[in-house]
Amino acid sequence: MWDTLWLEARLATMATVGAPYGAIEDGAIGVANGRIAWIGRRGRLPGRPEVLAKEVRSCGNRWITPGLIDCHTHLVHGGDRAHEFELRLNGATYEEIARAGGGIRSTVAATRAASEASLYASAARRLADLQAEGVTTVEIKSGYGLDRETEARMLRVARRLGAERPVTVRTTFLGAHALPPEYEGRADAFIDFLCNDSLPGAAAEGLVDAVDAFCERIGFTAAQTRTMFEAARGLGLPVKLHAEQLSDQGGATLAAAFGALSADHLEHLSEDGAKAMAAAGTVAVLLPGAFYFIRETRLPPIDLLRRHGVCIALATDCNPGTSPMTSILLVLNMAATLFRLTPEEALAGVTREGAAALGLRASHGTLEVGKAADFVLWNIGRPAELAYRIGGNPAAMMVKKGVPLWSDMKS
Ligand code: DI6
Ligand code: FE
Repeated sequence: MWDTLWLEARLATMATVGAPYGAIEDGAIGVANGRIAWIGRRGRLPGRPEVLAKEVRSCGNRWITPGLIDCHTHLVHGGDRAHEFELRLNGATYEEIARAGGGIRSTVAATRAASEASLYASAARRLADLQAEGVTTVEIKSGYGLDRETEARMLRVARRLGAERPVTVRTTFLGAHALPPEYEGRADAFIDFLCNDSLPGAAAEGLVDAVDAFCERIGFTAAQTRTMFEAARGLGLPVKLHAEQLSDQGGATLAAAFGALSADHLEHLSEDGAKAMAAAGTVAVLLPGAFYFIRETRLPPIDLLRRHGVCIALATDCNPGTSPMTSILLVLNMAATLFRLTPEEALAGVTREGAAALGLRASHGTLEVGKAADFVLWNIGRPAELAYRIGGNPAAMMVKKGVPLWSDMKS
């Protein structure tokens, strides 16, 4: 017997077979032990509802999507950069801001100074914003500590969020995010420290699900990135990469050569990079919030990705410097308006493809038998509305592992 049977549901399953959005009108979902035990048209249910499940619930004919997935965030960090934002808009130059202690190093300093409790509290607030819009799975990167202790503290906070809140958290070690002041002029030595000390230490503590790096002129070279990836491989960890955001460093090709789960940003991706990603099954994670916030004008090559069959995911890139964003619904809108993704592609980007970017394709991201019973009930007339609106939150209820979490079923 199932635990719950959800009836009167319009399902956007996001499974790849069948109608657009994998839609099933007049659908039903049977949930047992936190997983989807049955899904389909109500008329095909193998018995009377009261006999099939301990509890029968109506969705009031609402649309249901898989729980949304934010597959690229820097959710855990100290401080913010609102002051820097204001200085810039008042005409301050990059130099002046750097001298006033701004930029990524100010976030590193704030994160190093923050206690585990305060990092947890500030990240939990940002997470709550995401959850309110239906996010049930989130990836969280380190990368604002850079020293061994602070990187581990960030990842511990991420793990605790996953343990104490109704959300699945995947952690990513991003030690190679920026060069810390104590390694000024010694980038290779820093990479050596990451590979032989910081990363293995965090991995031994069970804090690392994947390894990422910032491969960029202002970040790390392709050769240094390769060294990080080799260390990850040695530990049996999958890799991801901040690639081709500001320039083409061949990062996507390198990531694909290591079978990366994803390459992220990609505004400057080449055709060879796209081909390599397609061949390796590496997901393209596009981050329209960062594109918008830094007023980038070069679009990621969407047609190239489509032509070569590279899967496209979307995420907030929530970080204090280039994407201070905690709205996954705004990501959908931006992906449609700025990148010209279709509403269906956009929704797939924060469900099915977001799951793939985290190595969770088998267990999350679509409404199919055997997958996690993570889903969201929406007060919308059609799925495209999720990408269409700017502001407002039509989420009516979130269900995590079969458990209803909050409800606003009045409308
Ligand atoms: N890409 C970015 O744009 C940033 N990090 C990254 O990997 C910037 C992060 C920051 O400024 O705090
Ligand atoms: Fe990022």
